[in-house]
Amino acid sequence: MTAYDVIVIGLGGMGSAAAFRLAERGQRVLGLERHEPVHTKGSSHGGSRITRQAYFEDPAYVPLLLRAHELWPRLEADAGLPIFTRCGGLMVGGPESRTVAGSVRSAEKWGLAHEILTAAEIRERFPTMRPAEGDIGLYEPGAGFVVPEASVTAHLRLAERAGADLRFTEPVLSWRDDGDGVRVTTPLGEYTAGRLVVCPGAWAPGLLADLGVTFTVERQVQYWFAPAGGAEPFAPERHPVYIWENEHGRQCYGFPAVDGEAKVAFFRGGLTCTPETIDRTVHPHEVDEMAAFAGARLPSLPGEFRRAATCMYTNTPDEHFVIARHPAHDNVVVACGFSGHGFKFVPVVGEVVADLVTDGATEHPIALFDPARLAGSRGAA
Ligand code: PYC
Repeated sequence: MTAYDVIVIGLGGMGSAAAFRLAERGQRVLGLERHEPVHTKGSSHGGSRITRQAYFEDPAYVPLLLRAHELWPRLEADAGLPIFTRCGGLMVGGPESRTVAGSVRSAEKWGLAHEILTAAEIRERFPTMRPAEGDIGLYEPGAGFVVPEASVTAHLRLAERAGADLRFTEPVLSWRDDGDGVRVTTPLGEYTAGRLVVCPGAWAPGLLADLGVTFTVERQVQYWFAPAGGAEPFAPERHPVYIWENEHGRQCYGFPAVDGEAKVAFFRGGLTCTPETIDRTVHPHEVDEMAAFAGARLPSLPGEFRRAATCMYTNTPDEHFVIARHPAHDNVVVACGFSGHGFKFVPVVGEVVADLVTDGATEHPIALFDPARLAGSRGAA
């Protein structure tokens, strides 16, 4: 008999949540992570991730977000760690922009609390912001941000408390489906289990080569500035998270200030890379471009550049997730291709993965994430 019921590959945002939920359900879990716990080499670092429910990407995500917003406070209480700051969220752009029109569509379809603000109302409510005359905003009071490092720490802590065996700095070299179980090989040896969960982040192309999905890994940069005139107007009590789309469809997003520094970044448009080839240096021309884009919208934001950090998106061709039983391997579940907008779903993805492993199905609506939709497609959208 094998010592484990299930092996979880990858213990970042998604894998740590899956390991916890599985261990909580009495599964004997082995978790394998190639780096140290809560590392900065993947997609689960940088101090903040937006969470919102009026989801411009597709209304099909909303039920999952409603559940995630129930689970975040429970996770905080169970692990004894603050994770979620509810500061409100503002989606800004032209009325027909994807950011605004898509958010309105989801808010109306699901009856989510929201307000539509004119440019003048945005300027009055949030004096740091200078929307163009034709811009409008959807304000969502329940939005905010979560701290990815705290989420991973909490899930790892709870997983271990529930009996999971978690191993770090042990990269998976390969895995194999033996029909009645799986075999996972690392530099330290071979492990067997009844089932496998693959939460590979940016390592998806190598670990899920036979999934039938073309992943594109994208380098992204997160920037922190000390606002000119001080960070007080950017305090979380008075400043929302925001996504701001310009007339060409380019989006930047940002956060209230934490410890005097406000984070801002571009959403998409990064260079294609791999975890091995990513350029970790942030170049002065990149800082200048970010400061100019943000400064045209929030004039005091790029006061003084403080620091920057790279991370990776793992994009599917249509930028929707892949969460499913592996089409070619009945005993393997995959959660991958989160395409730069997945972190806010972490606790509910843990629940979905645990359902797929223990029950073979889930009541959560995940039809949009079926990899079959991508069969034969190539490259990023
Ligand atoms: O999902 O809200 C989001 C987001 C913004 C930037 C990257 N992801």
